[in-house]
Parts: sequence; structure tokens; C-alpha cells
Amino acid sequence: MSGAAIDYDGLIPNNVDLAHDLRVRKALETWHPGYIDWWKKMGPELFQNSPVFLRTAVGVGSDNWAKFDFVRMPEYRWGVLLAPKIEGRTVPFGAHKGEPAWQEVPGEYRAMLRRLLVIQGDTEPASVEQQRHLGATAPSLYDLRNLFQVNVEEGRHLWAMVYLLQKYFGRDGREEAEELLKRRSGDTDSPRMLGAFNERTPDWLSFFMFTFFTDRDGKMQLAALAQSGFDPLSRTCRFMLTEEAHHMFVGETGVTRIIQCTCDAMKAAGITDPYDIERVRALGVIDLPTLQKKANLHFSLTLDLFGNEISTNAANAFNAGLKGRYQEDKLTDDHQLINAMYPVLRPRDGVLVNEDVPALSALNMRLRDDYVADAAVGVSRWNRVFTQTGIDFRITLPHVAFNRRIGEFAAAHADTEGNVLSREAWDQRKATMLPSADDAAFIASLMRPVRERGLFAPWIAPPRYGIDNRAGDFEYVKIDG
Ligand code: BYC
Repeated sequence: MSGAAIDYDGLIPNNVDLAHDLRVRKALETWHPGYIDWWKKMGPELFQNSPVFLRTAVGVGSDNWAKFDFVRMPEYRWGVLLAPKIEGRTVPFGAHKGEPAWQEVPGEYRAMLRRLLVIQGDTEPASVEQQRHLGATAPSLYDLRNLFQVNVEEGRHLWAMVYLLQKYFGRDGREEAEELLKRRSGDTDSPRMLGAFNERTPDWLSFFMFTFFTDRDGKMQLAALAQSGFDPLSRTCRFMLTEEAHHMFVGETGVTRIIQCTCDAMKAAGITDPYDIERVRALGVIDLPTLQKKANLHFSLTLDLFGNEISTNAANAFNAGLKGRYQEDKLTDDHQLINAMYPVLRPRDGVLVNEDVPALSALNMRLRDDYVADAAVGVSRWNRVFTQTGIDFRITLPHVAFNRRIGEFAAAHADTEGNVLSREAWDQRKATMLPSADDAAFIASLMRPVRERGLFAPWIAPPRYGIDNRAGDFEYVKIDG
């Protein structure tokens, strides 16, 4: 393996030798002011001048790759960081399996690769835009810092895709890089590309659910792209995955802390029935059925990000060697899927049935299945809190057919168990399965900022450990500079 050290001397930290790549350096330096302008307009709404205890990458290995220090967000060192090159790497799957991995874009796959990079790139600034209001209501300085860490790293992930576009796609790449700064989450004229990235993230429970569920789609998609035969993409995604792990940690522990707080409050008040919602809410904590509804919403929105279950795009990207399967390198089949079949769940005459289809065309479905299994492990960790506190409740993942807008189930109205409902029955039961206006208003009423060192909003428990092992009352954000 070989990995260049990170060069922090220029405007753009990098380990891709920008100092000697004048064309790309100039393109990135030209793009930089527009990015900073976007960050100031569309990034976090408050605290842009407050020093935040942030981690910044100082290496690309698996150990000691980051340092923590106080940084004002607009001064964050966004950079271009690729995981070390693996000498002798070959294309791991598809029609070119076994050929040397590409260091340049194969001409015939240019358009397909560009589309993948643009879609991936588009999600990164979108999430920052979705979360920009949340600083105003952060439940603690610790959480505020975590929000900003996630935000600056999503910004860096945009840089990662923009580097690939500018380096390998010339003028087209420069134009795409400009467009990435122009689309806006939720905008009617110029929305972000994928559905879930145009939804609102109205409160901190949604933020934690988003980082648990939607960032996990990021993990799966990046893992599939990390297998790419286009080596610069593989190396880019491998390093992005290192950063992504913290985002899911924020989501998983955020929800765990909310569950802990609710269970503790219920026990202290002698409430055993989680469905005694009014009494639980009167304690100033989030009732568990509402938490389940938020999970239903964010899980179903995220499943749409896997695209159609049966997809020629996905088959083509696999055949081309551009996008593999999750953990392709650990699978033991032919890596070409020549005769393989895969079961796809589809609605037929009002019931859901599994049908075997050629595995090549079912790659989105397969990645979604891997995602569901991965998410289920995280949910089981949430459920440990119920076991530990003796509260009789379980969070469950809803059925994959529930509340879908893309793919096989888009036209069906399925409940959380996967029963297909009539339109009327769906309308009647919707508020029991998805957050209602009432639920939203209740959660909004809890969203009051807590900005004193070491204190937490009454609806969320403190974390077990501080960031970088800091003490509980550490001042993660120096609000007044
Ligand atoms: N919304 O053949 P199909 C992350 C479009 S998250 C709107 O099934 P394909 C992050 C599709 O574009 C990970 N449109 O599509 C997380 C296509 O349109 P065209 C992001 C949709 O290509 C948190 C048409 O429908 N990365 O990193 O097989 C915070 C036909 O669909 C949607 C990636 O997704 C949708 N949900 O699969 C920050 C990886 N779904 O081209 C960041 C790159 C489909 O016919 N992208 N369509 O006009 C891909 O691999 C694929 O494009 C997709 C879609 C998996 C997204």
C-alpha cells in the first residue's frame, strides 16, 4: 500500500499532490469561494463565528487519523483525502473483473460514472441544508458540536466528489461542481436530486433518526462505490466511510439517550404503560409510540434512496465495474452474476410475494436487504434500554412496503406489518403509523436550547462518554467566541 502524507500548506489540504497538479488545483481554488459562500448562506444558521471542538483529518490510515481542536466553521480545513492506493489492485467484479483497476475514466463509462458522482455529491450539501436550523434548539453543547461535526464532514464529502469531477471530467465536471452549489434542498424549482434529501429535518429527534437511518444509506452506497474498479473513486469512498461511522454513532446514541431519558422518567413516575401518552408527555419527555412513528418515517424515506428494486442502471453499473455490492470483496460467488437469481418482493393481486429475478437486475434490492439487516442491529441496541429498565416496549422496523414512493410498493398502501390497505383504510390509520401534526407540535414544544456547559435538555440523557474523552462539562462550543 502507498498513501501520500496530507499537505496542509496550500488553500486546500490534500494527499493527491495538488501542488503539482496545477490544472485541478486552479479549478478547485476557483470553486472554493463559491463553496464558502454556499456554506455561509446555507450551512448552519447560527454560531458560524463560535469556536467549535471539531475533528480534522490529519491522516488517512485507520488509527490516529484525526485531531481535535477549536475551529470556527468557515475556517474548517476542508480537503481532498483519498485512502492509500493498493498496488496491483484489480477490478473486483463485472465484465472487466481481474483487469487492472482504472486510474483514468474508461471512455465508454464516462456518463454513467459522472451520474453516480453527481448523485452522491448532491446528497452531501443537501443534508447540511436540511439541518441548518437545528443549532438554534440544540439540547446541549455536546449535541451542538456533534451536529456541526456532521455538517463540516458532509461538506468535506462534497469536496471529495467535486475533486473527482474536476480531476477526471474537465469542463463537464466543472459545470457539475457549480450545479452542486446551486440546487437547494426542498426548493420547488431546483430541488436536490433524491427524494429524502428534500424532506425537512424539523427537530432533533428527526436529526438523530436521519443520522441513524439515512446516513446508513450513505454507508451502504459508499461501501458499494468503494468496491469500484475506478480506483480514485474506491479510494475516496474508503476514506469517507471512516468519517461516516461517527455520523451513525451520533444517530444511534442520540436515540438511545432519548429512550433512556423516557424510560427513567416513566419509572420515576410509576408509569408502566408506554401507551399512556398524555401522562408520559406531561413528564416533558418523548413518548415511545411517537419515537416509533419517527423511526417508521425515516426508515421508509430512506428505503426509497435505494431506487427501484429492479434496475437496469444498477445492472449496468455493476457490469461496468463501477458500483459493486456491499462487501463484494468478502462474497464468494463469480462476482459477475452470470446465472444468479435473487428474490424480489412485489405486490401481486393485493398480496406481497417473492419472485426470483436475475440477480444482476436486482442489485438495488440486494443492497437494500443488506441495509435493513444493518439497521436492525442498531435497533436491537436501542431495545437493550427497554430490557435494562424493565419498560415493556420494543422499537421495530416497519415492513419494507410501508410508506414507499419509489419502486414496487410506490402505488400500494401497506401498513407497518406489510398488509395492503385500501386508500380509505390507509387514510384512517396513517396517524397511528406516521408522526401526526399533534406529535410534531409536541416535539417542537420540547425543542428549547440548552447552552450551559454540562447541562442537557430534560428529554435526553447525557452521553456516557465525552468526545475525545473530554469531561462532562467540557465547553464543546464557545458560543461567545
Ligand atoms: N429519488 O434505475 P433506478 C448519502 C431515479 S446517501 C428521486 O432505480 P438507480 C448521505 C433515478 O435517479 C447515499 N429519484 O435508479 C446520507 C433514475 O433517474 P434517471 C447517496 C430517484 O440508478 C446522509 C430513475 O429514478 N449515494 O451519502 O438504479 C447524509 C430510475 O431509477 C430515486 C447514492 O445514492 C429517489 N429516491 O438507483 C449525507 C449512490 N431513486 O437517471 C449523505 C449513487 C431513483 O433515469 N447513486 N430515482 O433520470 C446510485 O447508485 C443510484 O443513482 C441510486 C438509484 C441508488 C440512487
